[in-house]
Amino acid sequence: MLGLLHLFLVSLTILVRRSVGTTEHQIILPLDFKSYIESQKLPLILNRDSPTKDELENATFVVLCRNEDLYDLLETIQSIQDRFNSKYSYDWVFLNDVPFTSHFIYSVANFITNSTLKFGQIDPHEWDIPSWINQTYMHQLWDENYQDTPYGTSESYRLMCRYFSGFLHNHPLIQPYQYYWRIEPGVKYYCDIDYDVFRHMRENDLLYGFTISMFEYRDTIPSLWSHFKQFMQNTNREYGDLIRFVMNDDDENSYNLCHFWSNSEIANLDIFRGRVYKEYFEYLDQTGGFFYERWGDAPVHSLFVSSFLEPEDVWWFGDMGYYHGPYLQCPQDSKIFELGKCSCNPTKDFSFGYYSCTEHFLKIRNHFK
Ligand SMILES: Nc1nc2c(ncn2[C@@H]2O[C@H](COP(=O)(O)OP(=O)(O)OP(=O)(O)O)[C@@H](O)[C@H]2O)c(=O)[nH]1
Ligand SMILES: [Mg+2]
Repeated sequence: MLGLLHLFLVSLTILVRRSVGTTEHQIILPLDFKSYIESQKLPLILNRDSPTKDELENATFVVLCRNEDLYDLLETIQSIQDRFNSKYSYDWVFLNDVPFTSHFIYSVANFITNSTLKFGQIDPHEWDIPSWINQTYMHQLWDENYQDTPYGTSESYRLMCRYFSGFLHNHPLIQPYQYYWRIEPGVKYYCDIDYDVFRHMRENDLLYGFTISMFEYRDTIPSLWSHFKQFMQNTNREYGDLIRFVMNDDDENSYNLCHFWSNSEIANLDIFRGRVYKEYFEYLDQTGGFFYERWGDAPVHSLFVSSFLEPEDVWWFGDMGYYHGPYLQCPQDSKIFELGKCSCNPTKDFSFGYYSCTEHFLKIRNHFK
């Protein structure tokens, strides 16, 4: 009888025990966790009681991905959990344009056991070609101009860039947070990150952080710069000092093509939630450039950041050892390697190479410090 009772109790719950420091932390999951997940609809929130909850900032990791990105994503999660988040247990939000499979959710949830996880779907209206786009003309332009450009003829890539530019920051699952850290399947973090990155943002009044910056392919944004300048002129806006990051010192005030790579963006979401950003995005969106050209969210964010933020609002995270193929950001300080903090190859660092804009950024930041 006791045996049967025991079996019954075990079949109700699995007790997952994890040791965190000296405190014993317990997460209670339904035994048939897989069936539980299969029975749920999106949005699905798996609340986990983080041991460090009271010390955390109001922040989350954010991943937009497809179901088929699962295994690349697990590798990435392993690297960021090992290098950073196992010490903090920040939340994760996963978004997709189609429903996540229960296999995806189950696999991720088994992999990250000490953070609250949220799985959601994007509003289909925000992942669609807007009515004012002439799709026949759009396809003609892709055929003529974009056959040889990476993702040049991809509709989904354009929807993704437009989504990141205009909507992600207001998704209901992201709405409650103040800061986010974007993560993509397949990226790696090669260095121990021994401090709370989000706290660093808040305590230093930082609004935007990046790891890699570079020049954009000119063909993907032929008219972005002129539309951007037109927006600034129409709305009587003045440029701040950080505009030098993107604007050449010439008679035409031309664009140097520099941008912060947004795939590892760490930001205070207020930047993108204000009225001015909304006006800016809507102005750009009406021009059709996300579809007629192939505007990336990185230059769209970067032009805004460079105009409306000051140099001291932006931080280069040069200590993370970040890899998003084909580029690597790897610290140059030999002491870090003597301490065994990083496993990237410092000679492969991109940050101070000729195609990077990071040195240019640092000069501006140091000048206005
Ligand atoms: N759900 C969903 N996610 C997407 C789609 N396209 C891209 N993504 C995600 O959006 C993010 C950016 O896409 P990437 O393909 O990595 O874009 P990229 O970094 O410019 O290009 P790569 O050099 O291929 O990495 C990644 O997290 C992708 O998983 C899509 O059609 N659906
Ligand atoms: Mg990518």
